[in-house]
Amino acid sequence: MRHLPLLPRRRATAKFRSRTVRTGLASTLLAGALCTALIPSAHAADNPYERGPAPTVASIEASRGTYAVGQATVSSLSVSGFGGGTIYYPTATADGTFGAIAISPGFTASQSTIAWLGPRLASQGFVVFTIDTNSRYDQPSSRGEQLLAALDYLTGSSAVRTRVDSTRLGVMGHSMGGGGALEAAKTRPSLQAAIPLTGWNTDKTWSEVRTPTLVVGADGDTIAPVSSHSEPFYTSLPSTLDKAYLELNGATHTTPNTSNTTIAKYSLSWLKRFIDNDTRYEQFLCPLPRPSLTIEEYRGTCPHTS
Ligand code: 9J3
Ligand code: ZN
Repeated sequence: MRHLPLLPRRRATAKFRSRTVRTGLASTLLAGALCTALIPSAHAADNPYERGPAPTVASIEASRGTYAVGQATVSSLSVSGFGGGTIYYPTATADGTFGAIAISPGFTASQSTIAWLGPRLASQGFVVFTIDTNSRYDQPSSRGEQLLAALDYLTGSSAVRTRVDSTRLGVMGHSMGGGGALEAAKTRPSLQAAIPLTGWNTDKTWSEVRTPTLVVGADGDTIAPVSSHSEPFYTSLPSTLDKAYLELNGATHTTPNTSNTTIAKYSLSWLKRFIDNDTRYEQFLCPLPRPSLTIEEYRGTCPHTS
């Protein structure tokens, strides 16, 4: 649903404008020559967490990124606190550690319903853990605890633990799993990003959340209608938080259960921007995306500040 904005949009302040530093031509040439000589890559990243090439619209919409992806099955019998799952990870070992996310399915569903996000996001440079829950009937608060248990297993015990940066973690989920992603963020403010996909929760107030959150709703959702789920979730998040609301156009409750370019490109941009601090992705989030054939509505706080 579209709503009239209640407040004027925030404008960019001087704080966020890039600074120009004057240097003499000779020193610029000298610095350039030294950099070319001493730094192996063409462009040495200022941000130690950025992974992969500079993004383009084509690269964020692509069905795969540049990293080859490995897969590891985690048996429910080998873990506690969640129901096992599948880890999708970049096989590259020359690029250091990667940020990681855990993803929960919805009520009665298994990890198969969110599996498409595993290779899609891992191939862009994240370790992705799609989980099963202890019971398919677990409620959002339980799914939140299970997402955190899965992240703890991933960083502390799993076969890929050395590939993961345990300080750069996020959560996603579908429906009650999305409700669980909000619960996890509320419980653990150190999480760097949260993305509920057509989330469902009886709790409509999330003012406690300190994690940058992208709320994704679907205009045709009759199971978790945006008017009583995603919209109040988004609105109740602090106005000072980096947050966004993406309402998919011509979509339903189960749209996040199959490959979807709009979900993928904005989720990827959000995870890159806030888990990897990768400001190369800010261009896809701010200025706010316009309504289109796939976007019913997009709201958010621009420019992003964390
Ligand atoms: O996870 C979901 O799909 C939640 C929607 C639902 O069936 O809630 C009713 C209890
Ligand atoms: Zn609306």
